[in-house]
Amino acid sequence: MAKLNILRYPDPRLHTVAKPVPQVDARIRQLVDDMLESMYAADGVGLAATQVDVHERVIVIDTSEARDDPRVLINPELMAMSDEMSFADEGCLSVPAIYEKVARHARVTVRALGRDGQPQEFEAEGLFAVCVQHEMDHLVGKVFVEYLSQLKRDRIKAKMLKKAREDERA
Ligand code: GNR
Ligand code: NI
Repeated sequence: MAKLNILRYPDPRLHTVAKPVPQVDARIRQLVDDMLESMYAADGVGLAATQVDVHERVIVIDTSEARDDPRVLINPELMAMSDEMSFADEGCLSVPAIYEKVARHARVTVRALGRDGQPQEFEAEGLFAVCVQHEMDHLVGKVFVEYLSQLKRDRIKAKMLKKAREDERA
């Protein structure tokens, strides 16, 4: 297992579009395990491969209170989305310490391969649904700040660049 480096916004690599996983083999299982370790170490509820600079359609999620319910979504597809939207604060491990409200479908039906390579289909709601949509956005190169106003996004970008400079000097 290895903890992977998580890219920070506005790193241009976060806008890379991920490719489908051709086969769930030992390499992908290792990536999944490393992503889970990295997500838990960073106290995140989800992580997309894009955030660790691997541009393949792999997501890990754990929205359980006890942090003992890892979900693995490989080549995920949204099969259905509720018309009803929910509007809740989101954060992102690639945009640390920023929390802003984003509108998402309240419920989604997702089809994906699991860590064992078997297809699974499930319905998500609440934080799990938000997280699925947030992570699937990462796989197409989209970061949640892109839903905010240009003004807010520019402020966040400036804050992140300032912090990166400070971290560099430390
Ligand atoms: O850890 C995370 N928390 C979170 C909170 C509200 C909505 C979405 C998220 S996902 C985020 C982890 C992350 O950056 N995943 O890409
Ligand atoms: Ni994120």
